[in-house]
Amino acid sequence: MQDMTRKLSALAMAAWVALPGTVQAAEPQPGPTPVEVKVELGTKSDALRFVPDHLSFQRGVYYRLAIHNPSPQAHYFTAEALATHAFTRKVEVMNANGETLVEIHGAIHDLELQPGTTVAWYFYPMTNGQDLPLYCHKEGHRERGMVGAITITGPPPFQAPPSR
Ligand SMILES: [Cu+2]
Repeated sequence: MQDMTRKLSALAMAAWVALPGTVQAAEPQPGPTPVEVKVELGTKSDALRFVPDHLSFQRGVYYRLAIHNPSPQAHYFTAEALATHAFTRKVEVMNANGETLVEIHGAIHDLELQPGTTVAWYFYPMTNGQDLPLYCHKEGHRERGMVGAITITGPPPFQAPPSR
């Protein structure tokens, strides 16, 4: 019985010690430094393509995918696979000076960018995939070649807990 009481008070103590950490976690924390990758939607001369049209990522690596639209019309960056094969930490909408206007959280797979705009997609690829589809679903664009592919490779990002 005394043993039980000791265990319970140890639990209570652990909960008490854990509490300040929980409160701190709610504060904005600087994230890890991401690997930067860039992709452009369309071109200045209005070609309907992604530049580059193949994006390769390593599992478990933290990425900042800067998506920019240099073309004179709006385009979509549609990649359902990034909702199912990656963990999205956030998407940031930038102003013309590259300052963050909006931070969006949650599973995202589709963005529409107006001419001249940039967003940054922060994510961890989690599941391997070969030639996962990337496309623009604006009317006729996919059919006219505005397609690309995403490849995710590498070992599992997590390790089993150490055996005792
Ligand atoms: Cu398009």
